Amino acid sequence: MMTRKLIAATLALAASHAAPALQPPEQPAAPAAGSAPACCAAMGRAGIVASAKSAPPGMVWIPGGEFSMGSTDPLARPDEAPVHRVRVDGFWMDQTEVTNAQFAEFIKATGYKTIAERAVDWEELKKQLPAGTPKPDEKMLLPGSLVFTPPNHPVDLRGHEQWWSWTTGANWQHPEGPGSSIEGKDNHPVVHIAYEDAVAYCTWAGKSLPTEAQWEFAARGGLDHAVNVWGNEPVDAKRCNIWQGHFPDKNTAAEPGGDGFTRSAPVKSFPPNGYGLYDMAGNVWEWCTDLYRPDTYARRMLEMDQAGKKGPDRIAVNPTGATKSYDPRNPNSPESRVHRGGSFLCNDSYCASYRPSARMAAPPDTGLQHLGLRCVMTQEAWDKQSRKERAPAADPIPPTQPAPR
Ligand SMILES: [Ca+2]
Ligand SMILES: [Cu+2]
Repeated sequence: MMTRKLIAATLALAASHAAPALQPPEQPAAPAAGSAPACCAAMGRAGIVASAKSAPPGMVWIPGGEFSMGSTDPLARPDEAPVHRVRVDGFWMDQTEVTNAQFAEFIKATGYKTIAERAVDWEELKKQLPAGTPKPDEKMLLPGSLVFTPPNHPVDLRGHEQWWSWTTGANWQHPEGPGSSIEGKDNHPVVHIAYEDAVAYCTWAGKSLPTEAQWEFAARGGLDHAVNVWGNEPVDAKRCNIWQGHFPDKNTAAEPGGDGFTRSAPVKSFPPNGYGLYDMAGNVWEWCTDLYRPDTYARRMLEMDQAGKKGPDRIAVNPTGATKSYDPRNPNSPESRVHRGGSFLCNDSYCASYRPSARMAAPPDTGLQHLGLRCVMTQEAWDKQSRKERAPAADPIPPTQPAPR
């Protein structure tokens, strides 16, 4: 789909960090402790023990298994319920978010232009907006993306347009607009990546985006039922790159006691989870393949009930999400795709989306300053790819000449 719901999102006042608008801002700050059974903790290191077989560069093997998807934590939002059992097959996953350096390779090889670098087609965009929406200023239709522009005073947290600005010239090479660059940021996660861009990158790399279930299973790192990717201990500045201070007007991340980053951090700046994956909590959001619905899990439970699944059989196997999306934050958009993991803007008093069960979504052509990706790969895809790499060079003898005896 080549339409630009990006602007639609802006005009309709609905961007990715909007979930808190649906939430009372005064949420309990401390996650509940002690809900993970100790017996599960030992499973966590399996992914680090790299198998003897060859591994795709920069990826770790996530052993398949079962887990409880969703959360009943006080910080959890309604779309994280009901908790249900899910099984996923094993897969390879990028250890880090895709970096600027990695994305630059893709651009160099393909000449691909990201959505944020293309002008907006008003005739197409119109279809995504409420009927009668007037054509915006030409300036709004120039290539651009949404940049975090904090106010200098406390604001009502229900209006996220107060900290997101449509910025002409903002894209992956200019994360904060035309005056900014990614020089010296090779190992930062690439951002302003729309779903379509993410899929294009994955296809080029011979990989794919994770399903929401794969992502959450991997993020938990073997700690079934835990509130956070590191366990049940509450978040602190040494764990991940999130927001410190008062959102969105005062970020104290760079002050003593902060995590050190007011925007993105170089990947691997914080400890990995039990599977050896970095930044599964915070830094930048990561696209998943699933179409979003707030009632995904309830419908999944209902389907299992209707199929007569009971007891240990009441488990969803490799679920792939809704077949038709519905996103109350973007009601006019025919499609909304999940992203996971939270970002440098998430705060424990605000949206707490650094938790492995937290869900967010956006229309597929939306790019944001805190939205990137990480890829997965099946063993079959890796077998195929590594076989190709190991294949001997083509026969140097032209087919028209008889083979020497
Ligand atoms: Ca992340
Ligand atoms: Cu957040």
